[in-house]
Amino acid sequence: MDDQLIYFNGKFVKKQEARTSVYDHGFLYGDGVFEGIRAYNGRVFRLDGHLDRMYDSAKAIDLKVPLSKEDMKKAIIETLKRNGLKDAYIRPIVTRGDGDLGLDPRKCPVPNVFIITQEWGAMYGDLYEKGLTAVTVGIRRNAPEALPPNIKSLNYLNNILAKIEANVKGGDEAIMIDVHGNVSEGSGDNIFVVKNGRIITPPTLNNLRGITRAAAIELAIKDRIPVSEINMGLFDIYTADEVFVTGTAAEIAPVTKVDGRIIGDGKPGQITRKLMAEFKELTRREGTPVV
Ligand code: PXG
Repeated sequence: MDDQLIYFNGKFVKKQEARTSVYDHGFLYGDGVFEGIRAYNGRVFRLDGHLDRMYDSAKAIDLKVPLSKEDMKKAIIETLKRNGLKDAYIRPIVTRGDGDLGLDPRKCPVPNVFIITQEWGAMYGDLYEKGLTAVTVGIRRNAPEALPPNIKSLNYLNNILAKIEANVKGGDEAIMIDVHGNVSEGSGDNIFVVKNGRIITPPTLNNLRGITRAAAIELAIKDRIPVSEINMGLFDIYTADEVFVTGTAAEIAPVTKVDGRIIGDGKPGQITRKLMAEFKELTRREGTPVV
């Protein structure tokens, strides 16, 4: 919709007029942070968790967000209200701000804050029934010693390179491995396997601390399904009974084929389906109301 309003540094501007400077270091260097949040039927899912993560990402890159978390929250709700959105994708962005050429962040005294919202539905369509085809990619997940994957920064090239490779290989999603051979995550989601009734997911040193990941773990614990956060290799993926990915965009999505290997019986597994149903219910039940 062209009449959507974007929050930009305390003002609401039309979509076409929401522009930042070419000297914004967010543009020049990917220097900034963002979040991907979702509202379901007029309720924002785990807004506090997303904001905590965004402010932690900002802290990690020594960026001071010019708004308190409380004011950011109000600005997000106000953006949704002004756009009349109930089922929405919400993208707050904080860039280092306008500077000049030269990467020193001290050139940018004032960060820019944007909030983009838009209507949003299911990401993978009929694949929630059929299962996704995933492929492992050659590009390695950024090493935590180089660019910690815990920072949700504007520099997503590592993930984009993975996505390009998945596209070329005909996969719906990429599975990224880290430089030590441990499975890390998808290009935009966390990964889980189910083996002999137990759920396994990598610890979060080499991946983003997903809000949906945490919700899936909570649901599994409530269902008394054992969950372990341990490193795993490709073997564990290929030989899993079930594989699923979690993310704000993907929600909980089954993976039924990886690198040509059929996972389980080739259909979304029982535990995955149970968690999908429970997650759906959770997103309808919880959330900060847009009022
Ligand atoms: N890993 C990475 C690298 C991500 O980008 C997740 C895991 C899952 O985290 P959450 O907190 O969402 O469960 C993400 C999130 C998009 C889009 O526009 C991407 C994400 C979220 C929303 C939209 O492709 N990635």
